[in-house]
Amino acid sequence: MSGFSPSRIDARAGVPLTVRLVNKDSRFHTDGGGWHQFAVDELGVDAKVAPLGTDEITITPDSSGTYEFYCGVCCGGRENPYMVGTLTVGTPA
Ligand SMILES: [Cu+2]
Repeated sequence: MSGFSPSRIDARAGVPLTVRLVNKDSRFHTDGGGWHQFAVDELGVDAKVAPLGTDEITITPDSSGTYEFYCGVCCGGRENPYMVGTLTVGTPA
């Protein structure tokens, strides 16, 4: 709930990017039951991580640009100013 760390991720088009998700929230968090999400709409990414759980996803963005990742599960969902971040995808090397 206190946000993504880091809140900025750099990647390169055509190069696989692995994101390890660590959810430090417990199930006793009443809002959303402690679940959190890592979603990037434009890239079709939607990973939900259980309370105190971890997950690892690999995405290969195929076009450069700046994308927003967010959690839509907890307080305020996408409107929560803390649970968003920026994924910057550079041009292919
Ligand atoms: Cu969240």
